[in-house]
Amino acid sequence: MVFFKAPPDWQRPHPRVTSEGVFWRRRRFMTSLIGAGVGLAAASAGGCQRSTTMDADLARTLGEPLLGVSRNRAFADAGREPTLQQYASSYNNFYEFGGSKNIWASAQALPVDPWRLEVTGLVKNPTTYDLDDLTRRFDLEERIYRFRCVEAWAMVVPWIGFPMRALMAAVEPTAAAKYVRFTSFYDSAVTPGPNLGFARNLPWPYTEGLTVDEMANELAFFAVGVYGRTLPKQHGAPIRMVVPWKYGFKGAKSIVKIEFVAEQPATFWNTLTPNEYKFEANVEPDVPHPRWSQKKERLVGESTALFSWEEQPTVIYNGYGEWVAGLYG
Ligand SMILES: Nc1nc2c(c(=O)[nH]1)N[C@H]1C(S)=C(S)[C@@H](COP(=O)(O)O)O[C@H]1N2
Ligand SMILES: [Mo]
Repeated sequence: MVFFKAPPDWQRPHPRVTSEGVFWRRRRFMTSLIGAGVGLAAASAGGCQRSTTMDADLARTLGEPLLGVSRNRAFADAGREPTLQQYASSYNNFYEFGGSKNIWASAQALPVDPWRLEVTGLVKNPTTYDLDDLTRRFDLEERIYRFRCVEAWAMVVPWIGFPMRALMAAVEPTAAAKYVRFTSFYDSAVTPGPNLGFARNLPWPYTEGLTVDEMANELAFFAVGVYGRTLPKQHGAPIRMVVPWKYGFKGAKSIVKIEFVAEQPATFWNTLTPNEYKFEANVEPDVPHPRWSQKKERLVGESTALFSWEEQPTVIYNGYGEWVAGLYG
């Protein structure tokens, strides 16, 4: 694998500044941003369009710098500009902390230190990793991936982490292992879940699954960082799944357990509404969600009004067919 060091271009102002206003009408700051070493450019005077600044409270949620990480050149260009972090890190799905997109502040209650990630089941070397292991045991790299939620919004995110198959090489799944189940942190005192009528009896903890072949694919990734730093809690600190050819819900956050199993495991959304959220859940423009089309998607941060985002065509396997089409021949 060839790596190269590149300047973090997601830290530069977005070249295609389009529409008026901002997503979240919050107090923002410019000087303290620079003082904090957060490399985001301030909006130029007079030409205030999209927000190119970050809310001070949001900036305080960002993690520790991950230094000396190289970008994997195979994933240096996602064909779209990276989403500005003030959008990506404040528009999140993390139902443990509420049913809206605006959970970044409440997610700060997540306790990440100490952390234990247990890898178990049909493996030769069951292992429990601690917080330090997650950033030190495996070679970290940066990958800029397209990200597509089943709700038809999309982003482009510079993750830092390691391929899932590096972990597989360490724990050595046995021949009997056919599926993998991933479990997110859950503690009803800390992660109450959304306070919505429909959301009583949610099948906590959040779980997701892959086949072992999907997990072994080059693209399948564990992120421990984003935008040059360790993961903020709202993105699923300290470690989450990133499976860029599948809908975003397949990428469980804040993972505490990985089990190699023989049968397809039950998973959170698939248990709740199997006709809406398939186990496979690949990005497929011609397979509609029962309640909406998947032919188009809207880029988070491209505009301000939720329902006037510019629509882009959805691409089969989210543009990663070259890597994954063989899995589904
Ligand atoms: N534990 C957990 N993981 C989760 C979710 C969640 O609610 N809980 N939401 C999923 C969904 S629907 C999406 S789109 C992505 C959002 O990731 P992001 O907030 O980092 O963009 O996380 C996924 N992982
Ligand atoms: Mo999602």
